[in-house]
Amino acid sequence: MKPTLFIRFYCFVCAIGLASIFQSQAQPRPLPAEQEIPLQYGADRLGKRQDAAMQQFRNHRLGAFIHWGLYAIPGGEWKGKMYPGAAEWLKSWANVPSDEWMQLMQQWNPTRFDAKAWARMARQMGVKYVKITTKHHEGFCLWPSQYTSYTVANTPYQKDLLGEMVKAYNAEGIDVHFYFSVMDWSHPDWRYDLKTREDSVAFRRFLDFTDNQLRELATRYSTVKDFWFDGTWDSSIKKNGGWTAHVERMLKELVPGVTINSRLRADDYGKRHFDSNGHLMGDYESGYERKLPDPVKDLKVTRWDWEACMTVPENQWGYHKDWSLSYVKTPMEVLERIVHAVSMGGNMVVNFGPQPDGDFRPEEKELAASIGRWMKQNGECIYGCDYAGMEKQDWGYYTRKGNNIYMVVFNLPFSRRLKVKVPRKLRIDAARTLDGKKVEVTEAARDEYIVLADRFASEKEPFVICLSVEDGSADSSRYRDALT
Ligand code: JFZ
Repeated sequence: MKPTLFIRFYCFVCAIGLASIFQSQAQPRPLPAEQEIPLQYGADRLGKRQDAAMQQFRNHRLGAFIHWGLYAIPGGEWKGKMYPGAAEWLKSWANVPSDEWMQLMQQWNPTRFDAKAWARMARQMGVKYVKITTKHHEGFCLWPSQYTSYTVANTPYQKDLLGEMVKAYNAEGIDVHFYFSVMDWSHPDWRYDLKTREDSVAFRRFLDFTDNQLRELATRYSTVKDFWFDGTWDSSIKKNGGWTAHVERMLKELVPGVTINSRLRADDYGKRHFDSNGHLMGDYESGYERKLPDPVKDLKVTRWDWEACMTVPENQWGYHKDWSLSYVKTPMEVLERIVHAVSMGGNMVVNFGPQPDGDFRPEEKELAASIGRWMKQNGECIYGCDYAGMEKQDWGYYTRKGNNIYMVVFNLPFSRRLKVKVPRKLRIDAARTLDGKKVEVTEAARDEYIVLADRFASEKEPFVICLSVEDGSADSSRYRDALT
């Protein structure tokens, strides 16, 4: 082989090698199209949904969860014994038969419930949407469902609680999302697995009942913006991937623009959340506070929409009488998780478990008020913001909206100098506080700036610095490496 030919051949081999390396790095999860297996019930879309309703879901960024049901009455205590586990699972912890559990309906009379006050509290907290448990695993419905007698209509309270909430939240400009547990401990046809023909027949009846309830919810409360499914992890559901795809289609036909979490879905092979080809099913991935992605290592999550939700004590969603049984997060710890989620392109939903009388416990009122105070001043770095594409630094988190990159500072160093490393081609023009005061910023090295944070030395809470940036227009003469 002549040397020139050899070099050409060598370059060719290298190019192929490099191309395949880049390819495998760019697409670690989904298989190349030709290797995908055909699925009837897999993802019906690749990539993020870009319609207006989805953008609204994404822009909201901060929501509240409401877990409210019969479990609020015992509040974690059954026949004199206190159970430290999740209060909404007490029926299961204490092995209470369903008919005995449903006797609690006779005590359901939340006389202090005031939908307008709830909605005001949510607006003051700065949440843009509220996820309400229409029906949790116990099977008790907060709306007067015509398909079961276990509803609020058959309690001393009688009135349609869900309807009151939807109306009040919407009047405050807050979207309502419906939490719905498919698993229903109160229904005789619910099955964990389908082992016999009888199981399959009963479970088919159960799925029809569930369809009816969902159709009822979607039509009675047509301003609903989202269904968040839960209780779908059992084999019986995994063997019915087709039904989960049907539910998603049905709700999308009934409620234009509605969004649906990934937890509902299973594909042809019972694979959940992500189908057998690695594509997200549903509109967004629904994770948990214990599973917040690592802000340095898990950047893959920025490729899809996602929403995390968190409890204030450890894993207590429903009202539990005794919050001293586990660690209770401070408002600033809750805030840090909110910012953490937004910095990685996700939403955060903070949980509330109202008391059986319809009021919120004092700790939750205080939490909502402190988050609200902070959001009122600093919400600009949360609403409508996304992953900024910047390397995380120890002082806190970045978020981005257009040409504004927000630094949300949780840890101010003794030097009060904050390092900002920018990607090639991104230039910082200026820095300011959210109320418009100039903050000094100097170029320290190639692709690296230092923000002088002296003026924040006496801050008691996390603070925000807004960087005005320009990208794509880097002027290479700005970086004078040779002169340093
Ligand atoms: C579920 C419920 O069991 C719980 O009571 C609460 O309503 C919560 C929001 O959702 O709990 C889960 C479900 C899935 C996971 C964790 C808790 N998960 O996948 O990690």
